[in-house]
Amino acid sequence: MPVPNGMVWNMTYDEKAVAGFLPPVSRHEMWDRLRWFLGEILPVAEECGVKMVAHPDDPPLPELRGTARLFHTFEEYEKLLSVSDSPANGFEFCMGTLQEMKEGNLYDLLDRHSAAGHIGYIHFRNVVGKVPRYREAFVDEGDIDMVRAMQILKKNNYEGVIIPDHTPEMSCGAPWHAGKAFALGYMRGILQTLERTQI
Ligand SMILES: [Mn+2]
Repeated sequence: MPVPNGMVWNMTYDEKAVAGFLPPVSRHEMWDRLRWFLGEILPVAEECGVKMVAHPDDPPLPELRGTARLFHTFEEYEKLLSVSDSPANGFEFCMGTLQEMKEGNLYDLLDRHSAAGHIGYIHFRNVVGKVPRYREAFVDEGDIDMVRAMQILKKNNYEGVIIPDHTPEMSCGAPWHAGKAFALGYMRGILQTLERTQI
């Protein structure tokens, strides 16, 4: 179903919007909007020492609800850098979403862009499968070798933020928080191990 007027995806910003739906938005139009937005904001961000980072489109489909999506393949995602070579322009590297994409080597992508300083922060989460048949997974049971990913970040002296993003829920009184706590502990365990060993 297309997005109703007055909404952005599932959020209402105008309760008085006239009935109806947003018209389709092409890929060309989406790139025009992105270039305009970054053209306005990157000079200010750069002046203020802020890095603007773009999340890949999740789910990574070429189109959703009539709107084209910008970053649904590695190739399209990397085109972000062609918009501007400002140090304020970069990636919010969502490992889960990138792993869902049909083609490409996640470790190579992570290696190249963490070495080049293009990554502002990382969603450190895991999935099983590829679009359109995938599921989100606990950090230790998905298709990504998370230890290998962390080794790449250490090798490249990555200094940005790493967060768990979202996780599956656990069967307990605080299902979401427990999933997050598990992911954070797992991340900390990898970090401490890498600090002490040469694996
Ligand atoms: Mn994410």
